Amino acid sequence: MVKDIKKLEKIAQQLRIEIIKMITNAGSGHPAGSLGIADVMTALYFNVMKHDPKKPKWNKRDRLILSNGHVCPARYAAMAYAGYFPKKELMNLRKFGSKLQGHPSYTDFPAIESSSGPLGLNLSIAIGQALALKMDKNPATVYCVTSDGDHNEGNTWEAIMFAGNRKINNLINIIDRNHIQLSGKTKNIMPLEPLKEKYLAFNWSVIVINGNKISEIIKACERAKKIKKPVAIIANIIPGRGVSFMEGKSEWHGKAPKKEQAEQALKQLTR
Ligand SMILES: Cc1ncc(C[n+]2csc(CCOP(=O)(O)OP(=O)(O)O)c2C)c(N)n1
Ligand SMILES: [Mg+2]
Repeated sequence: MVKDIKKLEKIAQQLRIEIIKMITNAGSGHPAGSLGIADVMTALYFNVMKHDPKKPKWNKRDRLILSNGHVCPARYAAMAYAGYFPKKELMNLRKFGSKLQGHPSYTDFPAIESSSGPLGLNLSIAIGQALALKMDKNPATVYCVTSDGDHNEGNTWEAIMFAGNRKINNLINIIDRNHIQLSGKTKNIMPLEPLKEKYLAFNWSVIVINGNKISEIIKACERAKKIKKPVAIIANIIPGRGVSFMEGKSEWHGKAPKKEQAEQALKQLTR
C-alpha cells in the first residue's frame, strides 16, 4: 500500500504515459476517458483496495467492476504497475488473442472480475457480487466505476433503485463524471443533473469530489466504507487530463493520437 500522495501522483502520471503509448500502438482506443480515470485507478490499486496481484482470485479481495469498459487502458496500466502482469504486455492492447481486449473480456482475463463495454450493465453485476459477499459473510467491498454514458441506460437506474432499497452497504459506485460522452457534452445530449439529488432520492449516500485529486479519492472511499448505505462518489473528472489538447474534448472520446500528437502528449506528460 502506497500512502505518500506524491508517490501516488507519480504513479498516475506514469499510467497516463502508458495509456498514450498503448492506444497509439494499438491505433485505436479511448484516450480521454482513460486519462481522466487514471487517478481513480491509482488510488484504488495502490492504496484503497485490499488485493493481491499474485493471487488475483483471493477470496477476501475487494472487487473492482469497471462498467465503462472502454477506459480499460487505465485499469490495465494500473494492474501492470501493481504486479498483475509484466508491463511490456501493455503493448498488446487490442491485439488479437491478447488478454487486454479493447473492451474488457473476463474470459480472456479473469482478474478483471467482469466483462464490460455495453454500457449500463455492470452496476447490476456489482450489486450481485455485493449481495453474494454478504451471503458468504465475506467482508470485502465492491467498488464499481460507472460513467456518464452508463447513466443514459435504464438498467443503471433499476440497479440504483434496487441497491438503495436493499441498503447494500458493501457497494461503492465511483462515478466518472467527466461531462463528456461519445459525441459531445453530456449536458447537450442527456443532462444528468441534478445527479446528487437523484441518488439521494434513491436512498443512497453521496460524496462529491474532485476525481483527479488522489487524496480526495482516498478520503472519500474511507468515509464511504463506514456508511450503512450504498455510496455514490461523484468524481468530477477532467477527460484527457494531462494532455492539453485532449482536456475536456469529446473529440478524444474514441480515437488514437497520430504519431506527432502522441509525441506532443508524451512531452507534456514527462515534463
Ligand atoms: C449500451 C451501449 N450503447 C451504446 C454504446 C456506444 N458507446 C460507447 S461509449 C458511449 C458513450 C460514452 O460516454 P461515457 O461513458 O461518459 O464516456 P467518456 O467519453 O466519458 O469516456 C457510447 C454511447 C455502448 N458502449 N453501450
Ligand atoms: Mg463521460
